[in-house]
Amino acid sequence: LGSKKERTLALIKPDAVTKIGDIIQMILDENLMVTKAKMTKLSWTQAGDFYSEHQSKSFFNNLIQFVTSGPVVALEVMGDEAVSTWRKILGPTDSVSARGDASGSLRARFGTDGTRNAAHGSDSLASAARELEFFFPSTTGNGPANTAKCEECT
Ligand code: DGI
Repeated sequence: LGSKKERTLALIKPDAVTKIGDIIQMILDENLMVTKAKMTKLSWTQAGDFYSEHQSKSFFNNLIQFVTSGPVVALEVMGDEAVSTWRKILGPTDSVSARGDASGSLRARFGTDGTRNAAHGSDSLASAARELEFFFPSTTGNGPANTAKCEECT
């Protein structure tokens, strides 16, 4: 009672794909589960679509160049408050400040700077639903789209 089971998208960026074992360990250490996994290489168009909210930002081209520079691993992560718990594991966006503020965080451990920051996490239930659908599309033709809130998962 009172637990808030959620699903979120954890995206391991090209600079941290070789750290997948350590990253899964950090997820398990927070009592979350990995319920789907997919390794893929994003095209420029796919990456731009995934990060469309940042289209007008000065860092957009660097961001897309980086996330298309090699394979990524998408994970569906599930558990109590999965959205905020995975964001807590990640630490601050900028890996350099992560090393000051949250030295045990994933970005402090495996990230390099503000662009090469090891991994991504959905920032809300709504973006988790959208981002899970992006990597793990619902297979049923007119069934429900991915929902990040997870009333019945155990
Ligand atoms: O949710 P986050 O990944 O922590 O951060 P975000 O959604 O604000 O930005 C998405 C990504 O864009 C982030 O992981 C790295 C890149 N980015 C964001 N802000 C900056 C940035 N890259 C650079 N170089 N400089 C920034 O200020």
